[in-house]
Amino acid sequence: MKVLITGVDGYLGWPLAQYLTNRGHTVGGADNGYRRAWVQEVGSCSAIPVCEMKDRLAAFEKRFCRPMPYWHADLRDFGNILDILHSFRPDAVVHLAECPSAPFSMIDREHALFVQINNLTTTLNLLYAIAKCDRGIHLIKLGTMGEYGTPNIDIPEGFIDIEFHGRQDRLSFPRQAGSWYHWSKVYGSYSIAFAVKLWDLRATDVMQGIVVGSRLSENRSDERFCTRLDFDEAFGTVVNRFCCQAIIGEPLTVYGSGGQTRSFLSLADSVQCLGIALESPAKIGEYRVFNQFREVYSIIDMARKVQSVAAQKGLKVDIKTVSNPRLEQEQHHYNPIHENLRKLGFRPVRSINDEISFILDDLANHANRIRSAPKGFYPTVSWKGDTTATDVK
Ligand code: USQ
Repeated sequence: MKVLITGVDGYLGWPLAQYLTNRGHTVGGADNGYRRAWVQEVGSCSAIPVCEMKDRLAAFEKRFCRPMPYWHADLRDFGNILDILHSFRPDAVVHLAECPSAPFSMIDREHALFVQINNLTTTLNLLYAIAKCDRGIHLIKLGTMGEYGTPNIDIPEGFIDIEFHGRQDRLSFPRQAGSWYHWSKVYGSYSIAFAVKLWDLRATDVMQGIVVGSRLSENRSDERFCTRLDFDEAFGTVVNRFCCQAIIGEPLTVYGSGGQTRSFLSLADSVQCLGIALESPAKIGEYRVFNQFREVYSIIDMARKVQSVAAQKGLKVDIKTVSNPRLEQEQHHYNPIHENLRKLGFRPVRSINDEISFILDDLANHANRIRSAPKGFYPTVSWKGDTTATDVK
């Protein structure tokens, strides 16, 4: 299949391009380099060095014996995406080109607006471009488990069968996002569902949990094939951050009591799931939703997990609770269903434990990069915009 990955230079895009190429697909990529700029803006860097895109592309060509068609392009410009679809003619688009950070969107009004406008514009442009260019293109869009929030009932995959006043219907499960970023994902989901109805498109909306990992291959032959690994408060997701803290002997920063519970999956499983969605496409006129994750843990349990894997490598790691800068429940019911991918053949290939172990190995040579990042690990973006989070224990 011919697959366009938008956001190919990002955390998931780069390993996904390798995974799909290994499976025999022809991959093209588009990116405007924003992820690099955002991490710089928040005063940080990737713990694992990331070479320039041209060097990534050269390494890719050498390994796979074919070049990856690449467009350095901003998808907020409709002409760009239309040109790319017209020239590459993909069978599918995996859309990862959005700003993925909740804390970044909560910095202030400007950042909230930027994240929402950026994410909505790219998605809407892509939908219009598909409608104009080829309605048969399968859109796989990265949403987030965070769209659902933490309701006091189990979370189905996208839709709920309900009965009200004696009548039944199957409706979109209520979304209760917890940041401006997560709301941008909700709007994206609704836009896609509507566009599918409007133009008879085909789309898979992936509600993904928190991804953990630094590389796909078990052998780290060439760092140019590793993905970036951010550890700042905005772009470093919790487990990747904990691993970076562990490697330099900083305590793991658990926000609040740590009872907040989330779904997780390894990077290897994430690309496998996206591959399955691609290879078993939605039908014309179908909008389907996959809850994509493998394991569910509270944050405090996840911190203990990192602590224990680190201990096996001789690293002594403390856990520290800091006051929670976010507006989120710290004790809640959490039981999301995830059957759709399993029914299509998803069998996890790498556990979170193994993934943590690989990350710690990959970070061993990069402790100084983490230490020298100008911004430390303590959160400074407060959801309510009033206080700076402080140490409570
Ligand atoms: N947390 C800590 N300590 C930290 C960092 C985070 O306790 O040092 C806690 C947060 O309070 C939160 C949880 O860990 O309860 C997850 O935080 P996160 O920053 O790893 O994840 P989140 O902001 O929810 O967003 C991330 C990705 C986003 C993706 C989402 C999946 O940045 O792109 O959509 O994970 S999910 O969380 O399922 O919505």
